[in-house]
Amino acid sequence: MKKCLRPALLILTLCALVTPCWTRAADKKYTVALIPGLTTDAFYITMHRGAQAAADALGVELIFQGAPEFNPVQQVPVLNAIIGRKPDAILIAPTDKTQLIEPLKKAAAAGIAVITVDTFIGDGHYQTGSGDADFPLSYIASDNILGGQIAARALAKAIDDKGKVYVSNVKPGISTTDQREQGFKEEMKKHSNITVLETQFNDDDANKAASQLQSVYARNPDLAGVFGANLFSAVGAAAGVKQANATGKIKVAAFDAPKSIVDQIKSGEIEMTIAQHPAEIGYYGIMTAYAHLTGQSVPPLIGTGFTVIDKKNADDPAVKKFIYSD
Ligand code: T6T
Repeated sequence: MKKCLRPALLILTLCALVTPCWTRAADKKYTVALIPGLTTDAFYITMHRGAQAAADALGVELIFQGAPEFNPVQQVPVLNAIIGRKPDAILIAPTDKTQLIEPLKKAAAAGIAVITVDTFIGDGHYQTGSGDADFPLSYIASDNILGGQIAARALAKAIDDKGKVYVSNVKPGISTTDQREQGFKEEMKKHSNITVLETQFNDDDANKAASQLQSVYARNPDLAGVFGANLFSAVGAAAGVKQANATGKIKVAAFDAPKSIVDQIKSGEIEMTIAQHPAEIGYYGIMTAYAHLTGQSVPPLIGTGFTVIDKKNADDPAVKKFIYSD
């Protein structure tokens, strides 16, 4: 009597015959480490969320490990510990353009694919064959010069195109915040009745940014506006304006979009903010690492978007989805 294979068994048998090649490729589980600028910042928490979504979709193991402060002295030991775990790729937001070059060279020398997210090393131009910091495969980030320009235009409008302003910034040597200040100042050159005072550096400390606001205001009672060039600078500058009872008199343009900043936009304490898309940065970071690890070419620069949030659109669901997770 002829024996028939039952349909389910037939399918299983066919699968066993035809699948060995792709099964082997899919079985390779890659490990990618994401090293943020610091772990407790809503910007990087949101980036982690995006990276995790891509890692889950691709079956990649994601390690998220960072330092408690935005500081190369704290970030380098974290990087060294990660190198010791030998992941297939590292996504990192370098906390200094220069000081992370040599430590990251060690990762590349150990055969680990290096991609920078949010911030860059050197001049951010990778895979050019020139300079000593072009070895990362890709840089995935917002256009920070453009962001600074957008903030300058918004602040100029808020202060009727005249008066004194300054930039509340983190510290020199960070690619993102340096470029935001550069874009802000370039744009303000086009506004002849606006004077840009000396930048105040707060070391990513909102309390310091708040007291600096009050000192600048004490020296310049005609201060009209401030640009907070990242989350802590903006939160601190806005707090300083409030403590000085100058809400409405000193206008605040912010960068980054934690819920607290959006609430302050609604209450009129902040004019506008530039929401980056950190989840996109994390998502594309993992996708890019995976593409490289599976033999695809990857672009040396991937630009992600912005959403400008102000009082008019702060409740729009299409905008609200860009508020950072915390
Ligand atoms: O603005 C972001 C990030 O883009 C920058 O490099 C450092 O500061 C933040 O993390 C916000 O605190």
